[in-house]
Amino acid sequence: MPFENFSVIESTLREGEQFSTATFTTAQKLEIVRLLDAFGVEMIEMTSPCASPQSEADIRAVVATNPRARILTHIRCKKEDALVALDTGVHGVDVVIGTSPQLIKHSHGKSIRQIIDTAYEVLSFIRAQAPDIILRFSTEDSFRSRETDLLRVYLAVADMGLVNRLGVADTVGVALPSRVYELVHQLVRLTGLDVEFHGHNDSGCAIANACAALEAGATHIDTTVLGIGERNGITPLGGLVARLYTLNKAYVQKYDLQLLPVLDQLIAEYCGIEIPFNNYITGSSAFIHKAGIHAKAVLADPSTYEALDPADFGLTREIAIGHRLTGWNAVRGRAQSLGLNLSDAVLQDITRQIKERADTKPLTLAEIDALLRAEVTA
Ligand code: HCA
Ligand code: CU
Repeated sequence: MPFENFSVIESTLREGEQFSTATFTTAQKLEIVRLLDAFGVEMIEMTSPCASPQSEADIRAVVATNPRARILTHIRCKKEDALVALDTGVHGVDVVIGTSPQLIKHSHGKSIRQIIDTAYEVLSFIRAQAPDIILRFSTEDSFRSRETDLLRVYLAVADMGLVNRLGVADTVGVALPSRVYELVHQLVRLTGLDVEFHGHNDSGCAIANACAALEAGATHIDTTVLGIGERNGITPLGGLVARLYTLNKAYVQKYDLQLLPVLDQLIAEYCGIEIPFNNYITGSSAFIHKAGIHAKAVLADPSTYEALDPADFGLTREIAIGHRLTGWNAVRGRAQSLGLNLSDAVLQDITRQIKERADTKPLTLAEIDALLRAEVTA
């Protein structure tokens, strides 16, 4: 079953570096790798060594730390890139070339026949140099490519018998989950190779598409911490974890989930951004319950309104009390946690006061506590 057996290719240090405010120092990259490795991602993808001298040195520095995760680098389908990549000592090379009419015209100008020939030249070169390296071939902009072109390229590459994995990329974030399912399913069925899905989030389907890819038999999903990447990024690691956890917690228990908030916070800091309020798991409001009806049920049993248990991520839930939608069960819960023994009638009266005042301005917790304490001393 793919959900039980998938691998994350964590690309914060490749796709993530393409995020507008990301420029990681060597020390920051090492810290990101250390945490991702402790979290338990299976593979970490790094920027091409051809991007800059520091990029090359950083791959070497990361490989030298001997992490448990396999270190991959991402290169254009060019022999000269492959040569530099192999020299860094990486465990795997991800090769990519555009196949959509847009990219054929404006990126490399090659015909489909030439793309296949180039792929053979580069992939056979890598395989000859490094028989044991993990080798992946991916088409950029797969979902805007003509289906016949795409299948011609994938089948030709699969027939070469050189790669471990095929990659499918929703480069501009336009694919629907049903389309992702269809393509991945077709590739799995026709080639029997491992399939990786890389999905951008321009129209909000990156997590759903990753999930559809897994349902169709994909073995690898690309993620970045907080979903950072080109434009508004790709499938976020935390979002994928949330998606799979709610299907079955066992699917993500191989990861150290307590480190997820640490990773999100770290990347937000390195990029000079806030974690979005509505972020999966780590957004500031992810575990705040507000309406009286919700608060009552959550106080009785959190699973009534929580699909994710915050404690699994080292987080805590919060019941918001000082607003006009509050209910007396929430107020009673607060009194109990302060060790105050107040009658139902008193608690209901305080609730009425809170609602009245909150119509003008929400109350702070300190103000609510003062109201409760005043009743005890009254
Ligand atoms: C990009 C390339 C890529 C590559 C994905 C892959 C994409 O446009 O920057 O190698 O599978 O989104 O197509 O990130
Ligand atoms: Cu991408």
